[in-house]
Amino acid sequence: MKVSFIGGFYGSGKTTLISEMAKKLEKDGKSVLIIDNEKGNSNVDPLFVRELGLDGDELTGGCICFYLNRLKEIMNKVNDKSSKDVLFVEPVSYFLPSKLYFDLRNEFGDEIDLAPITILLDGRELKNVIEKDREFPLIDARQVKDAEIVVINKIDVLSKEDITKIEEMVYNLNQDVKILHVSAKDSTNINEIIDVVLNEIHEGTEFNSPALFQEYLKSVSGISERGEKFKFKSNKPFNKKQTQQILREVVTSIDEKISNAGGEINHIKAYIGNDNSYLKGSRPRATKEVDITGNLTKITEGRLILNVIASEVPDDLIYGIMLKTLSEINNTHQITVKT
Ligand SMILES: Nc1nc2c(ncn2[C@@H]2O[C@H](COP(=O)(O)OP(=O)(O)OP(=O)(O)O)[C@@H](O)[C@H]2O)c(=O)[nH]1
Ligand SMILES: [Mg+2]
Repeated sequence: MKVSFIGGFYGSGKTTLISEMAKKLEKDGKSVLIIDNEKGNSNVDPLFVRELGLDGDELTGGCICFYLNRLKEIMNKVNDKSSKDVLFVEPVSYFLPSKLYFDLRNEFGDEIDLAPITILLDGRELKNVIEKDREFPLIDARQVKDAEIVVINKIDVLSKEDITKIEEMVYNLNQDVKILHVSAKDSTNINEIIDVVLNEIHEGTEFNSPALFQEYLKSVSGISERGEKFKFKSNKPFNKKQTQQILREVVTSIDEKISNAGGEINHIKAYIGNDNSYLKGSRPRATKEVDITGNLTKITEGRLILNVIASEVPDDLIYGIMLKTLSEINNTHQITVKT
């Protein structure tokens, strides 16, 4: 089984890309297993997914063994029950690739068939960076330095010139890297990345010096993440359009409140759905619009899941903002949302 970690900053499009690749691979007769950090759209137990994400403690050089043991467990289970062709893992967005791969190699040796270190970049965010003459964001830059493959995503909103400029920035950080361009949303150039995942191997990378690791940790330490699950019920069914509207309001309102509190958004995700279908509203750092995806057509009762990642605000403040927003939504849409 090929094991491919698709890394990249919050909102770069990892979940979208993995699910597009999985669809394509399955169509071609391959079997795929996905472990992601997506709480609304997950085909695995959310608690388990949460455990699998590298959290702050693990990053601070503490114990990564739990993570690796769980990965080992899954791999054994999969190998015993049915053999899969590819396992995709979406690690937590601020993971440090060289540290993870170093630990994976130590733990698994030759037992694991690792695809090259693949880092997805949010083309839209980098276009902003270039236009505003800002520095390449630190966490993304660190990941690019560690990468074997860099994938520039969201080319559907980029011009040829934008792509060339982003490529230059990437090569300035890492001359040896292979660059691919995709639109995960439109499935453009998906075959090229699938080809890399299936046919290329991780060649190895040096683990960073402790000094660099400390510098990296500093930039990660300001990030707060809060994921909460609520139950919701309404008097009458909501159709797709009404559900989209509610998601838009929830995301926009959380966004405004966090910005007013001096915070900076990395990614806001909101889901409304049940076991069969869902809609997801998403607002990554590069855009103010709320992008809605998913297959839900009608709902009266189900789950509302919020996942907010922001910098410069504590996570209990994020939680307070979630509750306030939901009480406003309760009033305007006559729905009951409970923890
Ligand atoms: N325009 C455009 N938008 C995209 C593309 N790929 C993903 N998106 C959008 O970007 C947003 C974030 O996508 P996700 O797949 O949730 O990103 P992620 O990297 O998994 O985010 P986290 O799990 O929070 O780290 C969503 O609104 C997607 O619809 C793309 O190729 N083009
Ligand atoms: Mg994701």
